[in-house]
Amino acid sequence: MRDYRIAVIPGDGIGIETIREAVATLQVASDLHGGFRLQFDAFPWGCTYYLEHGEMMPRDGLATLGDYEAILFGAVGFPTVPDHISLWGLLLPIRQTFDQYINLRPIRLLPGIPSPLRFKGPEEINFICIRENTEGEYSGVGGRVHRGTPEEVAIQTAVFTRAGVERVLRYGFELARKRPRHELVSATKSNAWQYAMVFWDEVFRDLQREYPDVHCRQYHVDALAARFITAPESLDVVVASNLFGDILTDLGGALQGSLGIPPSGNINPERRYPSLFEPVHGSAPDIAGKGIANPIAAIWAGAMMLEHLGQEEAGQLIIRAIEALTREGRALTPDLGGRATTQEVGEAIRAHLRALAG
Ligand code: GGG
Repeated sequence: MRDYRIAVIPGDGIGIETIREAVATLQVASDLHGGFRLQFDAFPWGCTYYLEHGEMMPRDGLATLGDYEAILFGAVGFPTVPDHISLWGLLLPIRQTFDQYINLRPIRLLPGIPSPLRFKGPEEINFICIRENTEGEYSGVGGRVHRGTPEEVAIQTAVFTRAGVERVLRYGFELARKRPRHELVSATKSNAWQYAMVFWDEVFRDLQREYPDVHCRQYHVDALAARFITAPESLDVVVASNLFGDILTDLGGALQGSLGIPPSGNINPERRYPSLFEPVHGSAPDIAGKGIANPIAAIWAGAMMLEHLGQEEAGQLIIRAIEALTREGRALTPDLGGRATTQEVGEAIRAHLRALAG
C-alpha cells in the first residue's frame, strides 16, 4: 500500500467549492483502487486569511508545503484584497520556490460539450500547452518611483535565462516526441521583442538539432491566438512563455466550452519539490458561494495529480468518468447550459467512477 500526503489549499471564492468535490472524488478513486491511500491536510490560506493575519499564508507556509508529495490548489484572488497582493502572496511564490517551471495545460473538447467553434469538434480540439512558469514576464522584477507625481515611473522587467528557456523548450521537445504526431509549436513575438524573444527563438532552433524527429514551427503569439480559433487541429504541443501561455490557455479554456473545464499541473519535473495541481479557473467572485461552479476542472486537476504521483490507472479512470458525465449531458452546471449544482456534478462523476470500476 502506497501512502501520499497531499496539501490542500482551496483558496478563495469557488476554489473552496470545487476543491471539495475534487477531494471527495480522489478519495473514491483511492478506495476503488485499493493500492494507495491519500492523506489530505487542508490549509485555510487565501484572501480571508489575509484579512485576519495581514499575509496570504504564514511565514513558514512554504516550508510546511515542502513536506508534502503534492499540492491541490483551488483559486486565488477576491475583491477584498488587491489581485497583485493575493497572487504574489500565495500562488506565485509556491511556483517559484518549488521550481515548478512547467505549467501543463491540456486543451481538449470533451465529448458531448457543444463546440464554441462551428465545424470543430473533439477530434479537432485536442492539444496541450506548456507554459513556462517561474520566470519570463512573471519574474517579479521591477519597481516604481515618484509615486503619484507626474514624473512617476513603473518598470517591470521580463527575465529570460538560458537555463530557464532551455529547460521549458526541452520539456516541449520531449513531450512532442512521446506523442504520435511529433509536432511542436513555439509561441514567439521576436519581431517586437528583439532581445528576449529572439533569444527564445535561438534556443528553440539550437534544440531542434537534438530532436530531428520532431517537426517544429513557430508563430508570433498574436497569429497563434488566431490559429487557436481557425485551425486548432493543426496544434499538438504548444510551448509558450509565462504571460503568453497564461493568455493562450484561457483562450484554450474557451475552446473547451467553459473555463470550468481545463485543469493544470504546475510541475517540478525533477521531483525535488512537490508539484501543484489546480483548475485553470480563478475564484469567480460573481458566482462564489452559490454552489453552481463547475467542479470538472478541479476534479480533472486531481486526476493529473494522481498521474504525476504514479497512479496513472486511477487518474485515467477519473478522466473517463468526467467524459462519461459530459457525454451523457444530464448533470451539468449552468456554465455548460445545465442546472446542476457543484455537488450534484461531483456526485455524478463519482457515480460514473464507481460504475467504470465496477
Ligand atoms: N486556479 C487558478 C487561479 O487561481 N488563477 C488565478 C490567477 O490569476 N492566476 C494567474 C496565473 O495562473 O498565473
